[in-house]
Amino acid sequence: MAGSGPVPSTPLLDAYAGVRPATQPVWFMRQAGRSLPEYRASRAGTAMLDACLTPDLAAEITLQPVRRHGVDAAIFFSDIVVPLRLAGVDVEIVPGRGPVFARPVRDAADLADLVAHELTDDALAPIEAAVAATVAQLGDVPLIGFAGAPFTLASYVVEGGPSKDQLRARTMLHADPDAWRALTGYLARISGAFLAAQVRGGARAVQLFDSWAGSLPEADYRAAVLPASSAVLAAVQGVPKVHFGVGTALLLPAMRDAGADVVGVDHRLPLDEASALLGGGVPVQGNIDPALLAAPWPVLRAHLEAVVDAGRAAPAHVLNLGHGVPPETDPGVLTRIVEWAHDLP
Ligand code: 1CP
Repeated sequence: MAGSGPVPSTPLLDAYAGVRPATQPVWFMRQAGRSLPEYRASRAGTAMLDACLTPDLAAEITLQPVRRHGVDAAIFFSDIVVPLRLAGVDVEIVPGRGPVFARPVRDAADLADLVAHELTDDALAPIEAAVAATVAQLGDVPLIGFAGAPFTLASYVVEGGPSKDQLRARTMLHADPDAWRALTGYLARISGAFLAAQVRGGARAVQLFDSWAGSLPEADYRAAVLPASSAVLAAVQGVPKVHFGVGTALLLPAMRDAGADVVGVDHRLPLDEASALLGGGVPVQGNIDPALLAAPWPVLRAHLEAVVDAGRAAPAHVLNLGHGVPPETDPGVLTRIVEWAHDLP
């Protein structure tokens, strides 16, 4: 599965290739972020998207959780809206809220304006540079690149910001299928280019985040979302591809069919059931309930044991959370989970 030249195997890459490694690989979605005091110190005074576009700072923040926790992977510090910003779209990440767009896509003129923002490889240079700087300092620990899937990105673009149930995006998908295809096609191109830049910089695996796809019925997902997500995943070759969403129990086979090698599962569905839905042959990633990070260690440990046990049903399993690290998490708990996982017989 690896590209040209000898690439050392690691527990994470073995698991992503479907080969169960001797030690249990583990990393955490949103491991770089506000749960770390060193992150808060590095970020002080710098807006989120400016931090993402400052290569040395993005590299430093990416490395922080690897140094502190000894996780089996770094995930590139960036955001799913970064390629839109690089294409010149007016988007900010508002603290405590999330991505906010100055001109939400509500009509044909808004859509025409958005899709005129093309993303060039030149504009992506700071991303490739940040990834290369990170990889140079990581040694054998692989870097995971990522991008937002077109549906999840569309939910922000159409709404103008975070929404609870992606109502406007789901309306557009049915009410104006041509506009929907144009919008998701555009988002697929820029997310694909963002992913490709990270792989050029040295990312050794990629993850496509379709965080909000769980709000869709499977038929809508297959007809109106999967083709655009497939296009993003097809933009990179030679690295394992993980596909993740929240509340996607009913979509897991479709998410694999989009071109994923590994499927990420949230905390609602036990991994043995997820594996059965996937036909038993697909490596899985997940699915510690983030709520349990704040529980007493014996309670958390019992949950970890259940997660790892259920993960044995799949050909291989990468331990992770069912969604991102909550900002108030005690980072010592994450370090303890890594130690526990690496000590498993
Ligand atoms: O002030 C801050 O520190 C900003 C908080 C923050 C951070 C640290 C945001 C705003 N994004 C990020 C980084 C980020 N975003 C990463 C970094 C790598 C890591 O995991 O350590 C990643 C992978 C993302 C991807 C992302 N951004 C997703 C998909 C993953 C997920 O959590 O579901 C989504 C949905 C976003 C949008 C977004 N960006 C930020 C926020 C608060 C949100 C969610 C807003 C909402 O509720 O809809």
